Amino acid sequence: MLELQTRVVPGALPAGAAAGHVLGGACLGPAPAGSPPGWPLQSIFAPLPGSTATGLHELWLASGPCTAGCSEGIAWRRGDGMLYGVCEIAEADFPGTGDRSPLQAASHAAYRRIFRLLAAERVPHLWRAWNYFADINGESHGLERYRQFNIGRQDAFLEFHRGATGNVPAACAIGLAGGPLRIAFMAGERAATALENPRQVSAYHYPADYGPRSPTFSRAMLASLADQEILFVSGTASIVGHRTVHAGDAVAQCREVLANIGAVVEAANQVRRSAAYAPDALSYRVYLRHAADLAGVADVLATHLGAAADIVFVQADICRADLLLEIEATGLHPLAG
Ligand code: 3EB
Repeated sequence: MLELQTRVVPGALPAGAAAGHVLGGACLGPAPAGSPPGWPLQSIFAPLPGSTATGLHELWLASGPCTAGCSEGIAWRRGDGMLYGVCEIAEADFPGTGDRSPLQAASHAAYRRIFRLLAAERVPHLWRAWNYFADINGESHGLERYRQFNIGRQDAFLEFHRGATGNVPAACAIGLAGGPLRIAFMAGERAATALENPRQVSAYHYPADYGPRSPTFSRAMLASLADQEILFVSGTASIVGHRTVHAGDAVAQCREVLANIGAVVEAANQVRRSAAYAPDALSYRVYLRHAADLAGVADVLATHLGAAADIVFVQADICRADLLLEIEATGLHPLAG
């Protein structure tokens, strides 16, 4: 059975885990000392408000040995019918041309490389993408950088005939203080079911007020493995319809996000084959624009999810300047044999 370990000490492996079974993961916090591990690892160099740990790793552990490779700069491993990869691209390697910015070109190139790899490895179904880049709310070429990213990403989906609506991956798009464009992704041999939130306009149908191209993601993906189901809830913000609500109030935004996640979990429960998903049993990553909002947000989360909920806080920028937080969640359930 695939496992997700959310609080692994950098440099260590959970008891009983074999390095060869690690599909990949993410490293949150400051850059760890020592040499990097042998598996694809997405670096998310950002402060971890409220955490005493110097950093922590999230690991996906497969049930058996994984195969590994490197393709066009993407480090990847595969096992249990899935492929996890990490693509890092420096914008400086993509000089902009005309009104096409380096970030737009880099985003296009990154997703092209991912789609070429998935075709070559015959793991065609992109389930989840984790997108990070510097200065997400900054502007150049007359356009906010998040909007530049959306153009490059959508261009790649269209170029590879994947469509840019409906069956698109769960995702997050987060701003960090610096670093290259870093995209981690999970893809599967089998198709997953894309889910939407009835409280929100689908992101791929956002009106043009939010940029010349809509973002290419679904609100959640429900993926099936041989003996398990994985629910990937996308980064979820205080958006109702297509508008930001509760600008300037992180606590109220957090309550709205929980209502949105509740609606997405309900949508998953309409189509699940495993046991019902419950919000308080998911693993959460909470992105806070301001560390000062930690206490108020943590309090709302403890009230709604219980004090024992699995939550990691990361200080990072959100893709709309008026959003103060974004929350994503993941849940794994066994399927009855
Ligand atoms: C939103 O709902 C908030 O562009 O991949 C959340 C999750 C958001 C994913 C993305 C953006 C993305 O529009 C922002």
